[in-house]
Amino acid sequence: MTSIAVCPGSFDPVTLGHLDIITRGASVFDKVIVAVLHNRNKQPLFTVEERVALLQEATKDLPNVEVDSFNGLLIDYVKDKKAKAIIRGLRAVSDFEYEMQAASINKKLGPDIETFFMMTNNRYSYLSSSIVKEVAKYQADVSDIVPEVVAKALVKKFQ
Ligand code: COD
Repeated sequence: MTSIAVCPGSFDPVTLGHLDIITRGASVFDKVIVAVLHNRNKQPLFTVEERVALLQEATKDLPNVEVDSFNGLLIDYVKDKKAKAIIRGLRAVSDFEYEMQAASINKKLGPDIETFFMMTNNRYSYLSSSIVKEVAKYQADVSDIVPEVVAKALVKKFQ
């Protein structure tokens, strides 16, 4: 049986911290679907289509990684894709409370689906999409914290 995992997120934009989690997940599961949420409450910098395209370019060397987007509840999407697992990254204690709540509600709604947490790579423990956008806005060099294609896209956005 093929083991499929969904790695969900906002990815606005994808950072090397995200990419590290996706790459490590892809070495454990047969297939990883990176799923970008259409989030109507947030005002994103990149459109969903742009975020998907950036993720596709950043993961192009990972043959068992697919990039997609979804609306609505994560657990419904995971069931629809016949996936058995959700992959999430943990950076600090501050991530824990939200992740605990999300994993608990997802377990209640989909008892057969497990959430797998991976500790951040120490090199990227401070990284978030918000931090990247904050510094890129002031034209700081972000080329060692995001994939090359994202660094270029950020320069264009903030020109
Ligand atoms: N190192 C390791 N992991 C990292 C790093 C880093 N430097 N940076 C981010 N990550 C991890 C995050 O912890 C997360 O696991 C993943 O990468 C994606 O991060 P983000 O910030 O892009 O995405 P989030 O946390 O905003 O995604 C939230 C979801 C979209 C998954 C969530 O809101 C959701 O499932 N929404 C759908 C509605 C739903 O089902 N709600 C109920 C469950 S919450």
